[in-house]
Amino acid sequence: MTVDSELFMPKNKAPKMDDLDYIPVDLSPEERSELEDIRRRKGVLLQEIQRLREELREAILEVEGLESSTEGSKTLQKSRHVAMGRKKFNMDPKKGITFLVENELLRHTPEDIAQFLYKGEGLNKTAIGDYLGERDDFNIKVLQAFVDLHEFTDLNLVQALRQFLWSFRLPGEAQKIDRMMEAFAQRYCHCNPGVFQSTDTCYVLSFAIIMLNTSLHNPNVRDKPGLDRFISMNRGINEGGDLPEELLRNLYESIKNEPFKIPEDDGNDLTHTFFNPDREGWLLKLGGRVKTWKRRWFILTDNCLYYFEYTTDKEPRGIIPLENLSIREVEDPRKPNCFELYIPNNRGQLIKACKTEADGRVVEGNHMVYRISAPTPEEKDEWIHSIKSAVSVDPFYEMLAARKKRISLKKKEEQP
Ligand code: 4IP
Repeated sequence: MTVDSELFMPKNKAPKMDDLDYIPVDLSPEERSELEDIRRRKGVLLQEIQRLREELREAILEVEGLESSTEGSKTLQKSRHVAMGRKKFNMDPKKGITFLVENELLRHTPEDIAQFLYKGEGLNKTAIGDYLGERDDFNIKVLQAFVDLHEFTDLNLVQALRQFLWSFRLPGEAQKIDRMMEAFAQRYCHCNPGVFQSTDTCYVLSFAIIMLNTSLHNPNVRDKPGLDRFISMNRGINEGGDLPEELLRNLYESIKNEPFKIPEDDGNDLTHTFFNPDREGWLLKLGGRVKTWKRRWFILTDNCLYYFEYTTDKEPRGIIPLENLSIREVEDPRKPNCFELYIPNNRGQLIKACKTEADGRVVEGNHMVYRISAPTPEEKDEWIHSIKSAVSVDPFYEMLAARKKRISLKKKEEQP
């Protein structure tokens, strides 16, 4: 839409273009609001023009610098080009690499590019992660070469993970994380033959360690898993057998004493959710067949909701796997701030869950839905958000479940 400015102002008293406060007297409310809107957009455009001017000025300075350096030092020119390549890489990794290759500052081989990323000088770790996570055959070769540059010999798994996860930022996509963790596990097993019976074991244990890190160091989690729980969580993952307790103890102690340091993120993507998925707190739960409300301590972790009678209980009263469940807000005549876990398009099935009876027997639950009441509307929103995030990080758990299945299948095949 074009605007004839004369329409809005008296002919002989035209204000200056930047006289943003000027409001003609004879405008209808619609015209006024349109005028305000136009002025707002104009303000935004002016800011944008200013930003572009500054960028242009910087670019001109850079080009001038480059031109003058051709007469002087070639090294200076080269280092300027490298700096420019790094800048470009941080904005768009592929373009950055192409620029460096075209200017003969980098050879287009997986090994050379991997070396450049591994050194990482001036490179943004998110950009490195994005480039390494690409599905392209070439990028996969670079990932391989990058992982091969990591020396893991004689490091325990936690030390190796610390080194690996610090060298770039894991991208937020499950498939990319899968490829990178697979490459990591292969490299670790190659550097440390005999520690694990298969790469799958190393892969599954790496995820268990990342989750342990969250549970031990996320301030929202009050129920910190002890060594015993960590050991029992990892039963049977070494091709059906158990890993040595001492190994698990060392890994546990290492994570407990020092959390993982992961490169900065914007706090709003899957990786963040993956590293901080848990929540716990008091909620009221409605019974299945007998409709009584019980106050229970709920813990959301590993894509399951666990509920306990007391915060100090070792065993949960019930476990609700969240796989295939959805969550919705509901009104309840007796309790405020309610939400419900349910099976979408349910035709009379019960939710797969288990609970402990008063006599200690573990039985299946009897719930078509789990109706839950939070103490405040804010907590209700937070629980809904966390549960939705936990369900949406499902790909991680699918990947893990696939590995665990592979391990147990191999075990069965080996049995006579
Ligand atoms: C019980 O009611 C509790 O509400 C149980 O909750 C519930 O089991 C039972 O559901 C319900 O009958 P009473 O204690 O008044 O008998 P909790 O196990 O937290 O104590 P759920 O499955 O919700 O855990 P049904 O389905 O067994 O009736």
